Amino acid sequence: MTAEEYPDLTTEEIVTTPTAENEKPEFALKNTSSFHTIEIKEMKFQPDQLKLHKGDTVLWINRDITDHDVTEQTKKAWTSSKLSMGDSWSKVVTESADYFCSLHVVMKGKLIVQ
Ligand SMILES: [Cu+2]
Repeated sequence: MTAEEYPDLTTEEIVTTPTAENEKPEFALKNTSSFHTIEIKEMKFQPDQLKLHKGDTVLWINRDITDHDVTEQTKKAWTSSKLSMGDSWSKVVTESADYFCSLHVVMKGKLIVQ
């Protein structure tokens, strides 16, 4: 837009119109009754235990600079594959599960469907 079209605005007001560049690239954690976010941070799943309902969606986000994954522990029934820094992966959860990071086997988490 130009100053002619908006005579009440100063040039400065026009040029400070928000652009995609100054929007935050990280999406906020939006946890609802059916959508849950687990952060992978400091070599931990946070929270490491999550109670949820059958059919809920869980999103894991890797906040570490280290690669991680999210792998079902008992039967390797599912896995996110490798998540690099900033990557995320989501899954619809239908049953309780123990999971871990196959790259760092001490990293463990639990999904409890109730
Ligand atoms: Cu890991």
